[in-house]
Amino acid sequence: MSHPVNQAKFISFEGTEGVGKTTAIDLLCQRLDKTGTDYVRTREPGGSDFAEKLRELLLDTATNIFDDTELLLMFAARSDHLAKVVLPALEAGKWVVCDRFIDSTVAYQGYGRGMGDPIMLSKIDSLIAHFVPRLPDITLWLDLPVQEGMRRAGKRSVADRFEQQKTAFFERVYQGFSEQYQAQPTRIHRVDAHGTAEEVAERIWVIVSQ
Ligand code: T5A
Repeated sequence: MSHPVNQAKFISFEGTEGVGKTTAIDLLCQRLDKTGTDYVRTREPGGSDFAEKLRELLLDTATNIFDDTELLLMFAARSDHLAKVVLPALEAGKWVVCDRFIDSTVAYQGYGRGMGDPIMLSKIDSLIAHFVPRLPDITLWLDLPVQEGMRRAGKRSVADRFEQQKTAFFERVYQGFSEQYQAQPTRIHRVDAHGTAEEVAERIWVIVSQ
């Protein structure tokens, strides 16, 4: 068995629908288990009891809200999740592996809903500045063409409120991830999500174990 990886890291996974985040996180956690690394696996929206209740509302196809309301609910969920789960875990020296974080808000609310409108992007920047005291150390952007991710995700049964959007929405979301990667190449790592789950996991491990 390998030695534990000592320094606590905050790792987020990002990408459009069905790119394989859940699968990649499963495989990363198996590696962390083998190395004896103490970690918390979590997700957004959600991750704490209150935030999971907000997640249900946010993904419910019956929910009918304005874009600003959706944005604020994402940050309400994030604020609770950070305070109750993410920050305490990092302070205790545990790794945090989070399925989606702030970059999803920029991509989905900023580019998907807001179509890249500078006013919407500036609202999001402001919320991040005020309510997110700790950014991820490493963000893994699983890069796969939108249609390929949808094909993978399409194997599942019922679509949630976001999955019901049209392809053009997800193309804008993709553009959002791509532009953030170009703007923040130190924190955000692009991972080619083509290939088998094991091949993707290996690419991720090379980045995480550095
Ligand atoms: N959201 C979230 C916002 O709008 N703003 C925000 O701020 C935040 C935080 C929920 C929604 O919330 C939105 C974005 C989302 O629409 P979610 O639960 O993460 O977010 O939903 P999804 O992105 O839809 O997650 P999915 O579960 O659909 O996709 P994953 O986790 O990326 O993909 P995964 O691993 O489940 O894989 C999908 C299928 O592909 C297969 C798997 O077995 C599975 O069947 N697969 C592969 N097949 C071939 N090759 C590979 N390498 C494969 N890897 C996985």
